[in-house]
Amino acid sequence: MVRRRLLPMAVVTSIVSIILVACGGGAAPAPATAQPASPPPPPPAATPTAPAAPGGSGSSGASTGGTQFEVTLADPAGSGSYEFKPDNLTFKVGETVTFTFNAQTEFHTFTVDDLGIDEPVDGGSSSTLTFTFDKAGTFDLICIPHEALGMVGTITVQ
Ligand SMILES: [Cu+2]
Repeated sequence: MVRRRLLPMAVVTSIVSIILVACGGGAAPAPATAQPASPPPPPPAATPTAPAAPGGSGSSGASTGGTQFEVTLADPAGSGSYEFKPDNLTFKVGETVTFTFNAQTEFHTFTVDDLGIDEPVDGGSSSTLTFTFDKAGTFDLICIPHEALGMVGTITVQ
């Protein structure tokens, strides 16, 4: 009984030895072969500068993209006087307008108290505001620091 068990174990042991030797011999030359031809990974072709065109082909403008509207907040060191350019703005009820405010050299605000609009703009910088006019009327537009200097206007929603 004992001998019959020992014999197969000896066979297994020698097979394992052969495998270990074979593996050791096979693994030896592997580090010698360096891989010189590893091409640098190509940079991902990201194009972050391409802006998505906001469907500007529509001519109605009121429902889809909204209206783009630029207002210059002018001052004496800029174009000569404190004023909104333009200072009388007219929109339609339900119209969504994306304003761009460009302040010339001083801090200004685009403030319409009755509509809850109060957008500050630092001198020499721009600010954007998207607003939907949902009630009709004529509303006073002021620049808070320069209202007394005549920097006022009106917004008419019809
Ligand atoms: Cu102002």
